[in-house]
Amino acid sequence: KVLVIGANGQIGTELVLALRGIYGAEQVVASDINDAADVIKDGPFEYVNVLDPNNLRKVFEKHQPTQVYLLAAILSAVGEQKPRLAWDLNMDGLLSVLDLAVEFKVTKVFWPSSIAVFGPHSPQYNTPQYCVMDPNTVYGFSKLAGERWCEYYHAKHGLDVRSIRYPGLISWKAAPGGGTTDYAIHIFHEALKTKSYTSFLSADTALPMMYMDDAIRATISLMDAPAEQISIRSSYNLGGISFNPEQLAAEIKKHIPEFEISYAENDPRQAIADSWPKSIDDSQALQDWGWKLEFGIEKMTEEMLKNLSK
Ligand code: VAH
Repeated sequence: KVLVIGANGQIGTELVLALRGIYGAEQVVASDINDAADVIKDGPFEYVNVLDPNNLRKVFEKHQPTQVYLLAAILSAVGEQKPRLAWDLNMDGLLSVLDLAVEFKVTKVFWPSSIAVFGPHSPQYNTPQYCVMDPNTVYGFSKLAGERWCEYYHAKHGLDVRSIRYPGLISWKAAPGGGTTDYAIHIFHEALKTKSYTSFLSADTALPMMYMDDAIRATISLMDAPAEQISIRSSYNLGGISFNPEQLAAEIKKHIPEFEISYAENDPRQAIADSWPKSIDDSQALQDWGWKLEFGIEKMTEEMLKNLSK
């Protein structure tokens, strides 16, 4: 059985769909703190609260999972409003799952990190796998600490835990979770509804982004790779496409010529975005498990507008 924790989230819903396509619906148990999202109602679902170790244990006992994907997290923007909850949920949730995975001899564990683990003193362009990392958001340093714990559980307990530093993910099947990159999703909804959008990030704020189909394919590729090919047990850099709001607006205008973008001032998410890299070097992922991006900004924009117009 595969257990997906945080299955209702932006990544979780799409991982459940992809994993059910591979293993069959009955083999993939979705779980979250509220009722199953509509898109994933076609298979087993459990109520899970990652802050309740007894509840987690019961689900592990009942399903004896061979793979566990832990997506539950508080993201960057919400994390700055609720710093203690973000730290507790992101850290205690991970530690509880790592301990249960060792106890129940889970074969493989996936846990998402983020380009948010880099900070103001990290190289901003083509950020390498290893460099100075001084993240200044709770979300960022909880993910950095989580990477250290993942590497530790692999070294000390032999747990096969794997991780990807996702860039900002763009998708249409489920809502984003309160992050700084959410503008790149909202803009498509607004472009179709009102042909205008007010961006909370400035025109020249470039960030590493990725279309969700690429992110899901990368996750499955990483999890399918033979263990001896995995040289990174903290978390793999993954770059995707780097663009700023102005460039994304120009791409949307190719499809909706009358689309207009404007920019809000002093949004707290601007400072978060300014602390993150503008582009990422993901050559290690190419070397270890053959990573290749498929969706550039043109194809991603086409897919988003097409699917949101249905
Ligand atoms: C966030 N979407 O904005 C997440 C992600 C790189 C960004 O970690 O917090």
